[in-house]
Amino acid sequence: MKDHFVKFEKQGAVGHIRLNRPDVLNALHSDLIRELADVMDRFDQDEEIRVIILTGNEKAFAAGADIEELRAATPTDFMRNAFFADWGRIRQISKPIIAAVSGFALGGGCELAMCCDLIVASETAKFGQPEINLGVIPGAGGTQRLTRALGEKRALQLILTGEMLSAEEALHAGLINKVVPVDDLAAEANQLALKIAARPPLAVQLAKKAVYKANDLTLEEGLQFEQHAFYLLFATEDQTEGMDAFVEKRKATFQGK
Ligand code: CO8
Repeated sequence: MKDHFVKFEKQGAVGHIRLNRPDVLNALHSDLIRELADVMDRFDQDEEIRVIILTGNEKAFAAGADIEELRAATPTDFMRNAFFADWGRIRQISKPIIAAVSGFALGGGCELAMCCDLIVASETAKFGQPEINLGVIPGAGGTQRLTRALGEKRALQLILTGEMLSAEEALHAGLINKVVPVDDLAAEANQLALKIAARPPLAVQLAKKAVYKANDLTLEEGLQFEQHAFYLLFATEDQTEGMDAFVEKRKATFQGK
C-alpha cells in the first residue's frame, strides 16, 4: 500500500498515521478519508500492532472537510457515493486510537479527533465546529459527540457560533485527555500508546467496546454487555497470565491470546 494523503509507519506495537495535505491544513478530502480508513483497517488486522496514533502537523490536525470538494456537492452525490461510509469503517476499528492534535481541529477535523478514543493535544490546539459559517451543520458526528462530551449548552455555544475552544478549555470541558507543549506532543502520545500496548490487547479492545456501549444502551443492557465481556476474558491466556503474574509478584507479559 502506498501512502499519499496519509503517511503511515509501524513502530513495534504502535501504528503511526499522519494526515498529509499540509498545503490545505489537512482538509479532509473524501479520498483522504478512504486512505485513512484503509490504513486503519490494515493496522487493525496486523497482530503486532496494539495501538494506533493519528496525527497531523504543527499547524493543523485537520481544518475540516475539503470545502472545495463540498462546495458543488448535491444530496444525491452524498447518497450515491455513500459519502460517510469510510467514517463508519473508522468507527469500527477495534484497537485504541490516540489522536495527537496540534493546531486546528475544526469541523470534520474536530469530528475525526472525537472519533479517536483518546486525545492528546499541544498547547496550540484549537477545537471547533465552524460549519455554521458555511451555511451548514456538522455532518460527521459533531452535534452528537460534542454534545455527549460537553453537554448541550457548551456544544450549542460552539456549534451555533463557530467559536473555537483552546486546548486548555477543551481539557477543562472534558473533550481531551491531556495538554502538553508542542515539542512534547509526539513523545507524549507515544508514551501513552506504549503504556496501553503493554496491557492485554483483548481486554483493551473489549474495554473500548464496553465504554462506548454506555452511550448506546440502557444501564441494564450496558451492565449485561459488560458482564458478558468480563466472562469472555476468562477464556483468554492473558487472564491466566495477568492473575498468575500478580500472585507470583512478577510483571505480566500479555500475548493477546
Ligand atoms: N478546505 C479546503 N481548503 C482549506 C480548508 C478546508 N477546510 N481549510 C484551509 N484550507 C486552505 C486555505 O484555502 C488555504 O489555501 P491557499 O493557501 O491555497 O489559499 C490554506 O488551506 C491555508 O489556509 P488559510 O490561509 O485560511 O490559513 P489561516 O491560518 O489564515 O486560517 C483557518 C486557518 C482559520 C483554519 C482557515 O483556514 C479556515 O477557516 N478554514 C476552514 C475551516 C472550516 O470551516 N472547517 C469546516 C469545514 S466543513 C466541515 O468540516 C464539514 C464536516 C462534514 C463531515 C466531514 C466530511 C469529510
